[in-house]
Amino acid sequence: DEAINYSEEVEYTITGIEPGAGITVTTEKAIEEYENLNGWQLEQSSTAAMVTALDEAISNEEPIIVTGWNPHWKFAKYPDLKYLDDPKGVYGEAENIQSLARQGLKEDKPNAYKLIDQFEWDVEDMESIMYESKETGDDIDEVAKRWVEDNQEKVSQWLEGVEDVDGVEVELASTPWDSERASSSVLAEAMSQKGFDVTVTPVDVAAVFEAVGNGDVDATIAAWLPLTHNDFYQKVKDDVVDLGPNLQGAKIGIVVPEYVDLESIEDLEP
Ligand code: PBE
Repeated sequence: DEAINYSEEVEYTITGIEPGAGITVTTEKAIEEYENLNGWQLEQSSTAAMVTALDEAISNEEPIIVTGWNPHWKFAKYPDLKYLDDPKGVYGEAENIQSLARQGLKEDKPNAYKLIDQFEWDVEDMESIMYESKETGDDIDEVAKRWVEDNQEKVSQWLEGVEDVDGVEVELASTPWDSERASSSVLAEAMSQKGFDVTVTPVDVAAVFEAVGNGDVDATIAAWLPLTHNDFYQKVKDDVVDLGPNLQGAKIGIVVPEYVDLESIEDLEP
């Protein structure tokens, strides 16, 4: 019984997502830093294409190696997925999703600032919205509104001490992934309960950081730090106000189905 050479079977290719994603940048670093990955390809397309490829591979029990992350519904839908160990720590350790405000927001719109600063929730909350949207086919925005209705206890903590306003406009920059569509929709809905008029603009990661740094938008709640978006963050860190994590326990890395009998990134063949 000859051992399967998974690396050869996947043609030394990691199935990735959008070129502008933090996980794409990080995986390119991994390909450089792990000698056994020198010469490997990161196939970049879209999250939808990655998920389709993963789904097909799992249906046929074929080898596949993808860039993966939490929060995401794929771990609920395919419970036998695993992260490969990352002994060099290229993908970091404890990752958070953080909120960043533009300079001056606190002075200009103190109640908006306070509410955004108080927004925080858990991996399970975010994943439940993503999974429900995936399973029912309902738009993330719709599911997020239901979540806010059903979780008023948590939401009321974000609203604590925030005064009602009359249509104060707030602009949030966000990324187009389901995770951030969920968080931005939830926050927008919670803010509307206090009378804010929130606009969410989904752009690529680089543009999110630029927009908050320039003060073109009021805030973002979509910053994956300290690692995933660090390159983008470093460029604007002196021009933004860091409001800290809104979600702790996020994760990115290289993910395979359980039947791919590998444990570590170092097990991949050159
Ligand atoms: N992600 C999901 C994004 C952020 C949200 C991990 C795919 C990334 O920039 O990699």
